[in-house]
Amino acid sequence: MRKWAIGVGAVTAAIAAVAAWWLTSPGRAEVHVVWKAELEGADTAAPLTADLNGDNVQDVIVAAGIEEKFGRVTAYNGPDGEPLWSVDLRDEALLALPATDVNKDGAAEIFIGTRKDERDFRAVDGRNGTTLWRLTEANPDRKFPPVNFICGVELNDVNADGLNDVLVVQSGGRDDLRVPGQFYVVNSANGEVLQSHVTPDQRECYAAPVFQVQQEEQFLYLGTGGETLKGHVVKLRFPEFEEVWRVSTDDVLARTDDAAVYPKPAGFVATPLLVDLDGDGDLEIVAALLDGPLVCLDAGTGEIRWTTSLGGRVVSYSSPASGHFTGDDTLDIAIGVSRGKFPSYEQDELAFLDGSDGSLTKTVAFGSHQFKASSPLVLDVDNDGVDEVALGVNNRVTPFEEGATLRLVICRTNGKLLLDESIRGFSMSTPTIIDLDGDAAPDLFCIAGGQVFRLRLDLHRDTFPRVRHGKYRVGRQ
Ligand SMILES: [Ca+2]
Ligand SMILES: [Ca+2]
Ligand SMILES: [Ca+2]
Ligand SMILES: [Ca+2]
Repeated sequence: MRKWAIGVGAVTAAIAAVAAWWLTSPGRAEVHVVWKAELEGADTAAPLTADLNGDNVQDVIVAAGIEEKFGRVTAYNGPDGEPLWSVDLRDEALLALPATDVNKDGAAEIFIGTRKDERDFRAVDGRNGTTLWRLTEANPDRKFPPVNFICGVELNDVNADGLNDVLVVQSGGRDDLRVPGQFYVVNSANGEVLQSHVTPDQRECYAAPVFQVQQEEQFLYLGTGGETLKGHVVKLRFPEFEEVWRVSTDDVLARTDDAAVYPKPAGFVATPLLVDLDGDGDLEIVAALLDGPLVCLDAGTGEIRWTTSLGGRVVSYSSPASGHFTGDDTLDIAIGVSRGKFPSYEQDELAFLDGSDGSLTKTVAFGSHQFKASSPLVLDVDNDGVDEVALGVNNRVTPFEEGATLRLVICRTNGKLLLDESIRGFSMSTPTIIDLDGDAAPDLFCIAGGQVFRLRLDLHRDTFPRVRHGKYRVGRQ
């Protein structure tokens, strides 16, 4: 794989204008391409990492495809981007989850879920991509509805064979067939369905569940509902799937001024955030309705702590993130939204909220950049105890439009950009920031325009920064 010594893409005019400031400013950041690799189709999920070939360096797993045409999951060698293996599928891969090492060879297996034309869930050998089992073949007597295998999470060992098991969710993808989200607890060793359930409110489910182990107890937190369907945040006791509490779209709207803005309110389509915001030892849940308002709940009781309206019509397909944004000891919230209504968003915004009461402390607008698919990543670039946010924003709404550009930014809480680089192409996914090779410079993986990039994030410091959210959270805490 060819190595590139220069920065990615075209440097924007805005960058050139502030280049002089960068050179003298602490905390400035630059990116350099270490490698880039071809990817057929559009990305459908964030790049995930696991050491697949046993060299103690993380490798990168990418799910991609074109809806109703084909899908592919490819693993790339972390150091140089050489493909390690790929799996061809009949429809888009919506899920590629590195989880349990089933064959005990030291490499996690990759669990893959596909869109409705293939509609299957399978485990492939993390070392070579060979299929170990398929859900449909492993359960020949079970009827699976013709909808997408959309998200999943690694569980603890459910059937006491020593291997962690997986939960996969089947939901959505058809306007003519609305079925409740289906949940399968799957034996990771052979694909056998150990349990199946539907969403307690009979709604669709697009959000990867959050799995929580708390002393001897286990819980799942679900977001339900869709783009035009109301839903709930639901807490379930696992493995009983017994409901502990639920909070509805209407419960949230009743506490905000937004009810009049949304004649057809939506559901909770992005994965909720489970975090101890105030540091009192008890967890909170922060969840966003697709069309804007955020809610903070007591994770134990489901009681609403606060709600926040982001003002007017906004849409967010991505999860909130926590970080130290106000400078005190407790955690705050960042969330990205697109202002307007599909398919003509006006601009992309990053909102910072005080975690104690949800009050909006700063909104940063990204001009003509319209659609933000990426969830915020959180790191302390300049080591001052206040976190910065890294995210990718698109200037188009779909991957198929001409002139698409992905803008990678690192944003201070005051709105100043420490990084602002553009890459040609559209991206549906959240980048990943990890320390791949143990040097002080973070590695940033992102996907745009049919290419996977490994970028070196040069922060002009000699220690690795504190990274609070370095990748899309696959829902296990
Ligand atoms: Ca490796
Ligand atoms: Ca393995
Ligand atoms: Ca097991
Ligand atoms: Ca707390």
